[in-house]
Amino acid sequence: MRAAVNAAKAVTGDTSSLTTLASRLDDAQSTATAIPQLTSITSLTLEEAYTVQHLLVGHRVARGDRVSGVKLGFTSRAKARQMGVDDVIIGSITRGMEVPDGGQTDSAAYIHPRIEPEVAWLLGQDVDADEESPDIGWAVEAVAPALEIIDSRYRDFRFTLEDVVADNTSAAGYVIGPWQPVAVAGDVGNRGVGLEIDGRIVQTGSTAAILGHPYRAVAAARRMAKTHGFTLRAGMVLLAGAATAAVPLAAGVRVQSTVSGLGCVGLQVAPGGGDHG
Ligand code: OOG
Ligand code: MG
Repeated sequence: MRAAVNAAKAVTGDTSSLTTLASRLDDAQSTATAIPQLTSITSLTLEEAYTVQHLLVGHRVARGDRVSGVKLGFTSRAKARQMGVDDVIIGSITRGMEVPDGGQTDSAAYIHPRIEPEVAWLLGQDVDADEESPDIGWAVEAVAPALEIIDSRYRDFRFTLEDVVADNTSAAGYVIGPWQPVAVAGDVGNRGVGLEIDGRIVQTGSTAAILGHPYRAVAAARRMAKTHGFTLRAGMVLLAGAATAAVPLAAGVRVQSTVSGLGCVGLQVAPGGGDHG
């Protein structure tokens, strides 16, 4: 009963236990095998959960991956309702998670992947997390339609807020469509969003679902970065959050999302694989 032993250690909340929890999540991701929720075997504060997340991302970086940006989660009411969680969360995305636009990903790498249409911002400047001016438009250079693949490392895709934070907010993959300079794109506050699988519309929505306006994601990211120890640097990508509920991602399908005025972004899932969790 290794799990029980680890759980007993984790109850104290010391760093070595949080290290153990991060390793379990890292193994779950590397082997595409679902694990029980951490909070089913131990208690975790939100702060401890973010520590686990930073340790977990550290495993990727130690293997040669690089942090490419951050993502927000639960910025849309549809997503929050779908997952039964209602606080905005932040996670890290890495180069290794990026799928080129129109490229292919392999469903065998995931446990029970889902896909959701998003908007991405490109940071043109370093963002000082201590700076609090309400206008943070200067920080973003370009905007693009994006897709996010989320894959909870927990069984049945079920978790508490602390679980999903520890699991790097289910981050698993992302695709960025064509960047458009912010000045050219104009106001992206209420653009139609369509998600297609094999040419059939499976979700429709509006960019307004993202915190009322995806622009608010920039200030939200700055606030979350300050509270939870993230760095926002020029050149980083900010995934603003899902515009609709996420849909299961099956082997062999072609996915495309269109954001009105911003264009399309897509990927293809390789045939084979299946649900491991
Ligand atoms: C957590 C990730 C949520 C979003 O855009 O709301 C997220 C999850 O639902 O597993 O990425
Ligand atoms: Mg997302």
